[in-house]
Amino acid sequence: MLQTEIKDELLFVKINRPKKRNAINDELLLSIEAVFSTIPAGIKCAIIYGEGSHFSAGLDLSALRERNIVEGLHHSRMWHRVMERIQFGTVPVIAVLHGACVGGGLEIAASCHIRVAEKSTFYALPEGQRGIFVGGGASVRLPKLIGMARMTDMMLTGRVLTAEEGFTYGLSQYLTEERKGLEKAVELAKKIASNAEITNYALMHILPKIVDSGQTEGLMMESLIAAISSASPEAQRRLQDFLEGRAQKVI
Ligand code: 1HE
Repeated sequence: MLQTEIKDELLFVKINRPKKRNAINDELLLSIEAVFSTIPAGIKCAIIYGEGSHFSAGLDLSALRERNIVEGLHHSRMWHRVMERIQFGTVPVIAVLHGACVGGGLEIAASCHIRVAEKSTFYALPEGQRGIFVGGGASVRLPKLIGMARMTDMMLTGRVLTAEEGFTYGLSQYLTEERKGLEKAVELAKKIASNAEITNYALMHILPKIVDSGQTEGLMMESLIAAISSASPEAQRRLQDFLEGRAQKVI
């Protein structure tokens, strides 16, 4: 149900359950956790995408009926753990979206650092219609991407966002033609892979904590990581390269 492939410094993770529209059952969720917990040394960026005509139809609803309240709590916390593995792992993760990116599928996408949406992508939170609530971290991550009002609207009214709306609202940072998402993701992943590791680490692990903290603590964390990164030999080399005309300009 999950296939991985390594090419150069990139890890490709394919959700491969197209007959069930890549709905996520526990087995699939735990294999996602295993992959993101054991990223081999030398990998600089991961790309996650879906086989078939959809990224993911979200939680496998066929398993929902069997849970009592406490089991439901554990299940949601398991999703949180796995989403944190994606967000706070060792490498930045790019999600390539197409077709349905709904419910838990949107929660997976929201845990990634970059989202590239092909034009067929649509976003929804059908939990409202199903009589349940998001349980994979959407209430924390989605308002940061699109704002609380838009998430509330999606859940209260069942509103489906198009790829264009998602792009305008900040759900995806990139919008591509159909079947061009993976190509775009590889192009972006190569840029990410060429960054200093400390910069990528700071973006993945420190920026979210700065955003979640007060101004005083946030600014102090920023100063600390700024000082640590600029004192590194890697930064010194890169600065020297720029000053001596060897580094690429911004444009
Ligand atoms: C599923 C699921 C699923 C499809 N769980 N089996 N997610 C949802 O409420 C979305 C429900 N799915 C859909 O609305 C549609 O399937 C799609 C719009 C995504 C795709 O439509 P389509 O016409 O391409 O496929 P289909 O014919 O609806 O589905 C094909 C099969 O996949 C069918 O099974 P089959 O045995 O009859 O062939 C469907 O039952 C199955 N399938 N989606 C189980 N989600 C951490 S909490 C997160 C909470 C949530 O994610 S709630 C949102 C759940």
